[in-house]
Amino acid sequence: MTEHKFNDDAAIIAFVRRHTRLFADDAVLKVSEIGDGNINFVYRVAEPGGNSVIVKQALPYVRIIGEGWPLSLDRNRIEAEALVLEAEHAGDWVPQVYHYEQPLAAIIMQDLGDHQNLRYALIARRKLPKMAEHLGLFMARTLFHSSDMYLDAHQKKALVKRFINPDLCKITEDLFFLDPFCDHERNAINPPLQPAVEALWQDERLKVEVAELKYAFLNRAEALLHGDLHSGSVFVTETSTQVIDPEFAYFGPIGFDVGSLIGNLLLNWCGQHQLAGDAAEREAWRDWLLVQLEKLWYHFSREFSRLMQHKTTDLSLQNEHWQQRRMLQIWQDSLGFAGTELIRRTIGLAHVADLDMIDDAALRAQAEVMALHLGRELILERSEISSMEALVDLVCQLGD
Ligand code: SR1
Ligand code: MG
Repeated sequence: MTEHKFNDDAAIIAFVRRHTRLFADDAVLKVSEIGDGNINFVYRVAEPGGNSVIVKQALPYVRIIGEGWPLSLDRNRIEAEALVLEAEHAGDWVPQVYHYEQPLAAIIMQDLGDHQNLRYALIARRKLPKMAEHLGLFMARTLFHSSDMYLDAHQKKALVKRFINPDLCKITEDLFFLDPFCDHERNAINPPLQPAVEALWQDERLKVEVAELKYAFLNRAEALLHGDLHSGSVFVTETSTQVIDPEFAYFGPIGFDVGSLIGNLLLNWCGQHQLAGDAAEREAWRDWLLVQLEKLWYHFSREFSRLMQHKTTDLSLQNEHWQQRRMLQIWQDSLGFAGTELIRRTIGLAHVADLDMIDDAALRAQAEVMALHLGRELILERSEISSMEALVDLVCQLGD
């Protein structure tokens, strides 16, 4: 099952030398395994003091679970092709793909060595003046240009076919919309949180709305999503933002990507209630995060509206009132999916360091309860929360 895995460092170096011209023949190359993700193996191949590249290899199972959870290698093709497509309209914000090889299920791509993972930058309260604008524009441009508003009907359907991604979608279908809302063995629950979680499992009104969101995820092929746009899929410096890892890409509801990012900023907001460090500094940081939420939506919605207005090719979809309705639907979907991200990252299989780095279980539970309550409100009240201002008010009320 695993015969295609690189045998050793020499095999990785030979692969890179075969498919790039970045290193001189006599360069001494070093390989380090750098992946801390859940699913794949990631290596950096570097000439000390010189060039470097990243090699990402998929094996036919989930890395953190092992062969007990098989997973299609096609995810690696999907990732390589999604990165190339995203680069057509959002090239400033994705790493360059140098080579993709199907038999090895491996991609060679640009090394973002001077960038930091956004999740850990947020945990460290590192202010990033361009992050929200870049991510808003990245989403607006990738999502609009892969939608029926822009693509010709045949092109769109051919792309939908190319990005059918059943294994990775199934992970999301289960981990977002099923496990956290029942007593599932994959869940990981902080013991003091158990009563709050059991109340959630009894909440029938909530389960109806989660079913509605799941059905949208299953059926609404609106645009080519990144599909896993959490803060661990973004790398940053003060001036640059790079979105990596689109192996979950498929055609789905636009609000899923937007909501994943909103949810991750809010997870950090909840975590900062109890993470280490000075209390006043953490409160100031939480205010900064809320400003970033506003900026993210401002840049996304302004750019998406501009593109709808000026670049929609489909004659029927040029209708201005319909376009306003479309933005409203994306907003409400984003709130709902943000809610599911908050809940699944708190009690499901795949937690986030923003909460897990709070060492004391009782203090962690305080931040986690906040994430659960906020998630529930966003799902239930998504058609009542009429603006980003209203969302920020709600967040502040729940966080008091
Ligand atoms: C078993 S995979 C768990 C999570 O990691 C990925 O990054 C996705 O977010 C997925 O839900
Ligand atoms: Mg990932």
